[in-house]
Amino acid sequence: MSDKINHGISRRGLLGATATVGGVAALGGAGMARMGLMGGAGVAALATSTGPAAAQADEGNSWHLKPGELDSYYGFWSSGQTGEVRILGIPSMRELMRIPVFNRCSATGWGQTNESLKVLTENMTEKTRNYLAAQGKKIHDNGDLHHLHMSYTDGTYDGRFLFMNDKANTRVARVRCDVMKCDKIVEIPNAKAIHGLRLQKVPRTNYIFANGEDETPVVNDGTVLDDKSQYVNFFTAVNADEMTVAWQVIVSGNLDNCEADYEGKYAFSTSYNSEMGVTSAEMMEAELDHVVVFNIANIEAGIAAGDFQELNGVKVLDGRKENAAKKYTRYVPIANNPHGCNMAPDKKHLCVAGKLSPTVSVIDVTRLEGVFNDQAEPASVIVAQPELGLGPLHSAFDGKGNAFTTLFLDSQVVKWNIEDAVRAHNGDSVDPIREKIDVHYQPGHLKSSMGETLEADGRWLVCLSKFSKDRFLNVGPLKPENDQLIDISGDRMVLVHDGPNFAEPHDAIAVTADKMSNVIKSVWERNDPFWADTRKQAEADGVDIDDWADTVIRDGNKVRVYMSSQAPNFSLESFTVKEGDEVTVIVTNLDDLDDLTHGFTMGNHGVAFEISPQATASATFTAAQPGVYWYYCQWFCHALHMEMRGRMFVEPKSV
Ligand code: K7E
Ligand code: CUA
Ligand code: CA
Repeated sequence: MSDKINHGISRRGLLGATATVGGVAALGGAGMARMGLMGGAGVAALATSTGPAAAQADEGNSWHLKPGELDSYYGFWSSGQTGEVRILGIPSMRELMRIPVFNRCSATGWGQTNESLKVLTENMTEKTRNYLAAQGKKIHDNGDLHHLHMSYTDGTYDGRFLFMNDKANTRVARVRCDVMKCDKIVEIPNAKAIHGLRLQKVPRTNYIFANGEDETPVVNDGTVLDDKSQYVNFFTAVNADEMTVAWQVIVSGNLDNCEADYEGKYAFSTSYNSEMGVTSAEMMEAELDHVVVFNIANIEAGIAAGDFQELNGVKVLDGRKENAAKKYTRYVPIANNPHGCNMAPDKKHLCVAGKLSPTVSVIDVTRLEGVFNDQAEPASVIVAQPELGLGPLHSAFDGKGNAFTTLFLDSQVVKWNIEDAVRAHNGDSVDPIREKIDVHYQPGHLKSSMGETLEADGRWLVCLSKFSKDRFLNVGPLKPENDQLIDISGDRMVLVHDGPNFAEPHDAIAVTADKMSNVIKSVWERNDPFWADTRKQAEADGVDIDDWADTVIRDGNKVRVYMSSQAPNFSLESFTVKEGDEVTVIVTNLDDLDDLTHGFTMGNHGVAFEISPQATASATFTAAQPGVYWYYCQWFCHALHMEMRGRMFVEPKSV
């Protein structure tokens, strides 16, 4: 089946070499490059599956929904460099909606409407604002959204918000779950490249924990390049209600993925660059890197006591190794270049994936108190280190004592038992590994249903495979990824579905549908704060946007055009402006039926946005050369949808 892709080297043959040198961790940088560990060569050889055959499910199993049937879980997906959030149904894996966040969206006008521009710009640093303005821009056009999580109350999802990171432009965003729109974006000062993002789980999500992945000089003003002693990294806590930076901690080494416990005491971050190297060879030099443990109460006490410096408006504590006496942080040594860290719903075990080590290090978080009190060595919190396979990246849980870990290099998911791993670590002759199945191919994150909550239910596992290769019809050199669905409800894992997906879902969560049923609205409320500024302007203009509006206000060379939409009409069939006028079109959708969205597209002006039932939206643009321009509704709304259009007449300037 895959002759053309299999270059004649078997996966085991290729990777077997590592076993003879005692695991990947023992290899230095050169060895890694030879293996093509993270890239092309290793990947190319992986098409032939040699592991235990995965059982294939028949159509008609519970994952297969008939037309009209609804999914039992909401899946919220990241999209990496696409910069948006996606909603998929589980188990059908059907894509239900996209929520633009860090990207631009042609269909909805995200990044163009005044309401979205406010979200995208209001918490930007001055430095970025000035940089963009110098190029005639207001916003970044891209984002890199890796991790998204839903707000918690008492250790489980509460349906209020989703939070997500932008690695590319160092931002954290929030999506309101009632309307599934992004309402806040904050650029994080000092840190660079927000990567790992997790939420406080107990008692509720007061903090968003966000890792800066890239090291920079603490004063990054173009005077320091090579002096490593000046390089630092920042761990950030964002106030989730206010969406403001609460505090930051300077750490030793860099930060990759993070996690929080189920007691509200600690946050954790993996660091693959404890070396503070600037080349990949330097980043793999040390035998051990570490997990940083943040003591939330001690950090809050440090802030209250004034033990911080203010850096670009943020309270910054020093949590580096040499400042251990303050007890803000502890550093647990972990085999070279760890990646994912995942807290088990047993409230006790944190699983840290080895990436370059074939192991997962299991930390007993109940032992951390002793470490902070200097009664125990940091390394003593590691209670198991099962050897699972090559390239462990992330773990998920079934709530029945088992963990599932992706093996990037082996292209497998391994199911293993946490207590058995602890027993084996203590010398018992028990094999913690329950089963391995092949996935296709190179999995990153994997997510179990409700698996990051105390309500982990062990029903479904979604495996986000980075490569699809031969699993779908060929669509050219750029291929989709493969989000695979695995039934974990029985003793054996059963791969039931392949789901092609566009770049690049890193992460996902699966939330039972009943948690959302009373949360999500179908129609906006007219007094929604999302367009509060627009409402204020309308009031100043004496226009009631809650009623049929058809008013054009001229204010110097600024023109504000108020209209309503009600299928299949705009309240204004035409309006007149002058060439070069700054025109703001404000549309309120007076329809209040489910699914009756209208749009506004201004022909040849690059302007388009959606207005969902009872919403108000607006966009500002410059009137082009004199002439007649048609505007139209681009969201299909009525049998007379094509006729839902009108004219903007642009007069010459001199008139
Ligand atoms: Cu492993 Cu950015 Cu979560 Cu991707 S990180 S896989
Ligand atoms: Cu209104 Cu289409
Ligand atoms: Ca390292």
